[in-house]
Amino acid sequence: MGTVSAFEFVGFVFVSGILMVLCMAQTNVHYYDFVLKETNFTRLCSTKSMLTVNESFPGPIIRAHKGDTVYVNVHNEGDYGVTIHWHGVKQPRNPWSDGPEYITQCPIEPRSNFTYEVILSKEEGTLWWHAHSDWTRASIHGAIVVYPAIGTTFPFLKPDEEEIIVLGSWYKGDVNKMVAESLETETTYRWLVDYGKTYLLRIVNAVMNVELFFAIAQHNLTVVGIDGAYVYGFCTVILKDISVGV
Ligand SMILES: [Cu+2]
Repeated sequence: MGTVSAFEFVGFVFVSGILMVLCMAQTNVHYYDFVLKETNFTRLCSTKSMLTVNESFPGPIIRAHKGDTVYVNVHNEGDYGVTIHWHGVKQPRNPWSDGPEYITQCPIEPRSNFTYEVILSKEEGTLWWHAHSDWTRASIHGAIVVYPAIGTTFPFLKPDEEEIIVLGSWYKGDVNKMVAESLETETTYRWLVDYGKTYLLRIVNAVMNVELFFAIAQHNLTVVGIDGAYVYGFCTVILKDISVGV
């Protein structure tokens, strides 16, 4: 067994202290204020009022370095409750700032505010934030740019310039009213069945551009065919990712 001299031990503590100071100096804290309010916007020749953050669409860009912490104080000056989610941010041991409505928090009510603590741990690159209440994210979203940690660089040649491109949707009407109305409609399909009988459902996905999920409450489904061919029957409670087609 070797012995550690007092000089070596002091040297170790000194070097560790320097490393600790260097590590601590490499992360920063950022503060943003997000004000949610109805704002008039014009796109595709139509003007409408919609909920935005800081009157911009897309919303403000959050810029930080890997390892930084961002505090976002959300002031809700809109007409209904909203939460904000930090998409792709892992938020280690910090779920109460993750944002899904009614899962990790109640909505931020009109005329109140809530401060999120967004901990950037291992993420680096481009992420986004968006509202997480019904379809409010249609107009409430923006980019999160996470630069390499201070003192490091990209794993490729440093670009000369960069540009953020947010691909979004534009609905001519009020998205949230459209969703509410679609849920109120009396045109929902109903099918009366006899208890104990077995029924074969032939399901076609004829929507334009999304995959669908299908389930029947409190029932299992046995899948017996896909795309015009029989399959060995397997039991499931939900059909996931039904692609456009049959
Ligand atoms: Cu998300």
